[in-house]
Amino acid sequence: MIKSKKNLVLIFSVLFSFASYSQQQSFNESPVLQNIESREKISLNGLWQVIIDPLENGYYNHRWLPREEGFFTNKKMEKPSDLVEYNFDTDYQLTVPGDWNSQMEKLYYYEGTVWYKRSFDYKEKEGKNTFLYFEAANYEAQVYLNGEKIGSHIGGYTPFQFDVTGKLKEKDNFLIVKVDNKRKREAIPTINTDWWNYGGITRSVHLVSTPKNYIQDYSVQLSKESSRSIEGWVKLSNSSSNDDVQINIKELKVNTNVKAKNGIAYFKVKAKPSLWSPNNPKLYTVNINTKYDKISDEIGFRTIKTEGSKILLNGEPIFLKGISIHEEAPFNSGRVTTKEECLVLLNWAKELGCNFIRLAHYPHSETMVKEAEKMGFLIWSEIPVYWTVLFDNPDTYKNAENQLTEMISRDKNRAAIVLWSVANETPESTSRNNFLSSLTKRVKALDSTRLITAALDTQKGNGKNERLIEDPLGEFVDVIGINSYCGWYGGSPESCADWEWANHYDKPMIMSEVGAGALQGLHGDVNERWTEEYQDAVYKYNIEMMKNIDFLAGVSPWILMDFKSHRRHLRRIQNDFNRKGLISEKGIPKKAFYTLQKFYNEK
Ligand code: GCB
Repeated sequence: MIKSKKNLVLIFSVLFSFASYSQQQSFNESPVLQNIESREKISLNGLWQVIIDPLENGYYNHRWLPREEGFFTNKKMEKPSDLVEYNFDTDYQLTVPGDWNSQMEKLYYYEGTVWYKRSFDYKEKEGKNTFLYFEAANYEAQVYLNGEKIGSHIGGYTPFQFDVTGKLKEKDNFLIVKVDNKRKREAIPTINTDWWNYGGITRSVHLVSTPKNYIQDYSVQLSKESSRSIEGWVKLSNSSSNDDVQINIKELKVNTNVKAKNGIAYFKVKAKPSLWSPNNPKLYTVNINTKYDKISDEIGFRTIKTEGSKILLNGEPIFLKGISIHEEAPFNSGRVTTKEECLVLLNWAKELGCNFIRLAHYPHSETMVKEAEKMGFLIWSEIPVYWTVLFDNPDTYKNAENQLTEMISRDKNRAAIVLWSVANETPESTSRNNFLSSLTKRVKALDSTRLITAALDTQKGNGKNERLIEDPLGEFVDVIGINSYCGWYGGSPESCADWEWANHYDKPMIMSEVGAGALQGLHGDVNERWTEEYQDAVYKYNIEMMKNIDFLAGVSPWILMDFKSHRRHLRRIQNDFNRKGLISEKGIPKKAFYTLQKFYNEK
C-alpha cells in the first residue's frame, strides 16, 4: 500500500533508475574474457590421455550414485595388491582441439562420455589471475583440476572459463574433463538434427593470465545515429572501480579518457572512420588501457539497418550474395580445427562471388568469424535452436538464452556480423512463438545495433504457385529468413520458376536455404536425382524464381560443401554425407557451383 505522495515519488524514481540502468546494461553480467587472441596465455592443446566411458562408471557406481573416487581423482595403483580399474596413462590419446568421431574409428558413431586428462606445470605470476579458458567442448563438460571440481558448462559451440587463481601447482597439475555429447530431448540442439554430433574438446584450451584488476568486457562500435562517432563501454573486473579507462584508436586520432563508475566506463567520441564493407574490410587497432591492464582488438565500423524490404549497409542498399557453411573440415571431414581450414572454406565462398555467409547452425569458432571479417564477408550467426525443441520447457529456454548470450558476448565487436539468428525451421505454436520472441528481446537487450532474423519454413500456398509468408515470428524479426526446397523436397525443378512469393510483412527476406543433393562426378539426365545435372537444374529454376521476388534482400543457398549427417543413409550416394554441397568434401566443385557463381557475378 502506498502511504504518501513522497513514497510514490520515491517508488517512481527507483523504478525509473532501474529502467534507465537496464537500458544501458547491454553487457553480459559474467562474460568470458574478450578477444582471447590478444591475451597472455599458454596453450593446453595437443595430445590428451582419454578414457571412453559409455556407462559413465568413472562417475557413477553400480548403484548409480556419484563415486567419491571417480576418474577425476586420477587414482593410481600404489602397491601390487591395489585394485584401480582405469589408468589414463596407459589408455588412448586424442588431439585437442578436435572431435573424437573423426579421430578414432571406434568412436565414429559414439555418443556419450569421454574423460580427457592433461598434465602440466605452471608457475603462477605474483599478483596475477589465471583463467582456464575453453573455446568450446561439445556438449556438456565437467571440469576437475587436481582432483577438485571447478565447474561445468552446457552447450557445444561457445567459450567458457574458470578462475583457477591460486589453484595451480608448479609441477604436475592434472586437468580432467568429462565431456558428454549424449543427445537429449530437452537440450539445445534437441535429439534430431541434420548434422553430425561431433563430440569432444573441439576447440582450443588455454591458461590465460590477467592482472588482478582486468578488463573484463568491452563494446566498441559506430554510433547507431551517426557514422561520425564511435561509442561503447568498458567493463572492469572490479565492480566498484572508478579508475580511468583510456580508449585509443591511433589511426583515427582518437584518444579519450573516461572514468569508470561502479566498474563501467561509457564513452562516445567523434571520429570519421573509413566504413567497413565487403569492398573495404577496413579494421582499426583499438587499444584499451587502464592503470592495471591493457587489451587491443581489430575493429571495423559500419551501420546496418533495414528500410522496408531493403537491407542498408552504411546507408546503401546491399544484396547479400551468400552461401551457408557448416563448421566441417574440408578434405578430412570432422570439425574445423585450424585457421587454414577456415581459409579454404572462405576462399571457396569468395570464388563463388559471395559477400555474405550464413554460419549454420551454431556459433562457429572465433577464428572463422575473424578471418571472414578480414575478407569482407557479412555474417549471419546463429544458435542451434533447430527444428522441434521443447518450447514449453523453461530449462530449455534458459539453455537457449544462455547460448545466445555467450554467442553475442564473444562476437559483439565484429563488424562483419550483421544478423543474429534465433532459430531454424521451428514449428509454429504458441509456446514456440513465446520462446522465440523472448529470445529476440534478449538479443535487443544485449545488442540493439544488429538485425535479428530466423530461418522459417512455414509458408502457406494460397494457389498452386503462391507462397505466402505469414509466420507470426515475422513480427519479431527484422529480416525474414526462408528455407525453401522447391525442386527437391517438393515440386519439380521446372515448377520453381513459376512460384510467386508474397510477404505479410514489409521487411526484407533472405532465402536462407535453397538447394538439392548431387554426388560429385555423377552425371546423367536432368531429371535424375543425385546427378550434378539435377542439382544444377534446381539452382537454375530457383534463380529464375528469386529474380521475381522484389522483397528479396539476399540468399544463402544450402550449402558450400557436402557435410556429415546421421540422417543420410543412402549407400554409394550419401555414405553419411548430406550431398547438397556445391563442392564435394574432397574439394571438387559441382556444376551448380558455376551456375550460382554466374548469378552472383551478374548481380
Ligand atoms: C533444412 C535444414 C538443414 C538441412 C537441410 C536439408 O531445411 O535447415 O539443416 O540440412 O534442410 O538438407 O534437408
